[in-house]
Amino acid sequence: MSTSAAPDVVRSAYAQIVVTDLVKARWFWVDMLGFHVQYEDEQSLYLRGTDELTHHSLVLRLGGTAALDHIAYRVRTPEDVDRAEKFFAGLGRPVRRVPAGEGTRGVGDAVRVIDPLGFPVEFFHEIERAERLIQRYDLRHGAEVARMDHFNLCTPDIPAAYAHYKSLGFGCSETIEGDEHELYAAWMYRKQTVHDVAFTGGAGPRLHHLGVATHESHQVLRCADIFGSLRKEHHIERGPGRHGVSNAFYLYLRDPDGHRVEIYTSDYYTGDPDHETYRWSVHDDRRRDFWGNAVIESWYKEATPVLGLDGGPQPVSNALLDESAIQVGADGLG
Ligand code: XXG
Ligand code: FE2
Ligand code: CA
Repeated sequence: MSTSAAPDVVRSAYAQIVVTDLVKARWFWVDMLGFHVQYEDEQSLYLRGTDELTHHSLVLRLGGTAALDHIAYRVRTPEDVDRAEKFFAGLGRPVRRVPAGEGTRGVGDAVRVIDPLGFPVEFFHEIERAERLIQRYDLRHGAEVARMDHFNLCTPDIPAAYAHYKSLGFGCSETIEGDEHELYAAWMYRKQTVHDVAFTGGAGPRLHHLGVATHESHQVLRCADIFGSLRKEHHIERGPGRHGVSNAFYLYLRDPDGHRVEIYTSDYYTGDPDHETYRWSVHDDRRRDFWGNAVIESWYKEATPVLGLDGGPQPVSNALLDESAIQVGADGLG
């Protein structure tokens, strides 16, 4: 058990994923979703949304096997990077310091850890600023992605994930719970939205999806329409729809490597100090789609493998609870 103070996390900041074909990945993430390219070479693409004033929120790294390289949280001060190092060392977790210039382009001094859930996580403060594109409407296209919103992680033990993120100072906006208050899923935040991170029960550690925000629901619908027009509808996995949890309007897509991304808009403010957790029953058919539409089984079962600090695959454990096995009317999965 760590007795060191937790770092002050500002927000979920970026993810670095491994893709096996940069041309195909560029088509999906840049041409179709509307990410802006901040930097590219033969090995990588550094992308950001229209509203982001920092160097990147998504790094696509070329590699042999699709995987999550790491997720990254921005912390408030340079001292919080030291705090993160002490905090995870105190937990007995693998920790590696990554000096500026040796890690991800644009990012300053950072620390990478394998957290208690088995995920590769970076904590950094410094990152290069980027040109303001907020009112460059002329550059917008596709889903007009505005910013990275959240990471969704598959983990077998949701209470353990909840406890770890509580210890990092995260609030909990919503949960899905069973009759005995068994925790099936939880949404947790540092920035003043529904979440920076959420947990889906399943074999893990695996990355379930990256959630990227647009401003309006019409951008979500337009994105789905464009995939249809191009006969690329097989990239659409779930939605468009309205979530019960978060109230967000959503669409889940799979990229050419199978990485899942959610186009997400219109959740709500959670910044008041007495903000209360909203608890959904696992038996409420509206929890994952407010209109009671079916959740496709691949959404519960398929996810991206994650890498350790040495670049090898992290071992996976099976889930303790299986939400997809619960009898839920419209799901048809009971
Ligand atoms: O961001 C999200 C999600 O975690 O992707 C899923 C908000 C809500 C939901 S859910 O399917 O529970 O409505
Ligand atoms: Fe999500
Ligand atoms: Ca489909």
